[in-house]
Amino acid sequence: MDQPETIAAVATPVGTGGIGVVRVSGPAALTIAQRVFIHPGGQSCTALQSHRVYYGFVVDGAGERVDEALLCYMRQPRSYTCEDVIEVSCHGGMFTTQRVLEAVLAQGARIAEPGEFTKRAFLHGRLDLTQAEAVIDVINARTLASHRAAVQQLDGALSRYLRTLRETLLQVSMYLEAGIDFPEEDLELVPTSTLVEQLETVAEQCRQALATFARGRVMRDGLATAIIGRPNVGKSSLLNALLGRDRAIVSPHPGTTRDTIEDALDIDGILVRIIDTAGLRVSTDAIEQEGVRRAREAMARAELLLVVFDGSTALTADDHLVLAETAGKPCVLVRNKGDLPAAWTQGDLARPDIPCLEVSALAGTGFEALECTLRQQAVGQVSLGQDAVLLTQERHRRSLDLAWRDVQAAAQGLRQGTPLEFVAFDVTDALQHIADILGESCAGEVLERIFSRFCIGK
Ligand SMILES: Nc1nc2c(ncn2[C@@H]2O[C@H](COP(=O)(O)OP(=O)(O)O)[C@@H](O)[C@H]2O)c(=O)[nH]1
Ligand SMILES: [Mg+2]
Repeated sequence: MDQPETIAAVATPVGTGGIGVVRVSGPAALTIAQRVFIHPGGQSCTALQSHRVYYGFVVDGAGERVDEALLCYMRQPRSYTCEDVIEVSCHGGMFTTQRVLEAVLAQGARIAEPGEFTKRAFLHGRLDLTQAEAVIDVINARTLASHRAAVQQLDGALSRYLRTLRETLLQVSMYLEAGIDFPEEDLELVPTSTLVEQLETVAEQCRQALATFARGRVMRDGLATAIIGRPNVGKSSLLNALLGRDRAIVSPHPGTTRDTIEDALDIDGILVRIIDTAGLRVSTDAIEQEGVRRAREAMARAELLLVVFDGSTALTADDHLVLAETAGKPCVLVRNKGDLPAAWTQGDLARPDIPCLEVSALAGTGFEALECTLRQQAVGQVSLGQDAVLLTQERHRRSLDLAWRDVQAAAQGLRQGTPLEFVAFDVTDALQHIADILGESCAGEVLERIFSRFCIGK
């Protein structure tokens, strides 16, 4: 195989900062370090020891000092990529990091693609694919829940769980193969009922993990929530009160909100992506009609609707239109303007099965209960980090679901006396789906799709 190329990138964000890090990985990393880095006295650094930090200067090809810096050399395989790695911590700032990078490139490295460092860590077996995916999630996490879920996955919680399933399946598979190869021996090494039991246990474990996906996905990506209601009930006021700042324009004129406005709310570690919409009503105004169309679009995309009513005026035909349009979707009903005398009771909404909360967006009352209900709708009663294993990504869910079906089919086949060859096929397929999640047999384009979501330098 060809020597891999040596790659380099600025690993810290673009812009000014206290420190900027230029990272280099590959067989030429050490030679490059020796050419671009000098000790304070000007001597070149011929004898760098691994995992030690050196103080000195970065020089360009002409010998000009580019910056004062710290250098760390990490000899393979004890590095992020399992290759020789050098990291230069120089002064932050577009120009400095760029010049240091250029000095490194001039010595034979090439610019790294997004995610290429992590891809190399994966290809060298330091991380499996679920862990590599977790690296992006750790970087992108915006709330405690998403961060915890990502750190847990990076730590290998999902991988360990999958490997345990695989261990059992491999054992079953071994006994099945023995039964296929030596049928006449009638060797009941293990009774069929035990194999069925083992398969059923694996199926149950798959089912339990799959059941965490709804929650895991919300922990990772947040819950898309749309505020819906007729004009003037206080939707924009509610958004502002939830966010604690004046994000949307509030006015006594119905039809003020024309476009959808999206923002994010962190409720006790859970990300709620909240969308304020134009009031639903029949209108002849072209712009308002477009606003209403967008409101309906947001409603269709949302996973939860906050359906808002004005508690201080009698319910109108538009309110009933809103009730009809939101029926059957996950909803929380909000009776706003609780600071004013009530003009109707909750029973008038005729939706006894759905939580209905009274708030005043103006006075700021009722929000604790509302946030509590929102969080409850998002992830249920669990506290963060309670699950032993948490599925957060559609890719994992899809493959595990396929594995689950195969394992169930295998168990049923064994119970019904299906020829062992067919049972073994199902087990092999299940093993394949598990291997897919771990990235052991992924096609190049799958890997490309995953790693292209990374930032440069990671
Ligand atoms: N008294 C009272 N007025 C409110 C409350 N929430 C909103 N309003 C008023 O109702 C009007 C419409 O509010 P807005 O948020 O623009 O409603 P939207 O059309 O549903 O977005 C404004 O004059 C607000 O000040 C509330 O809780 N109490
Ligand atoms: Mg509004």
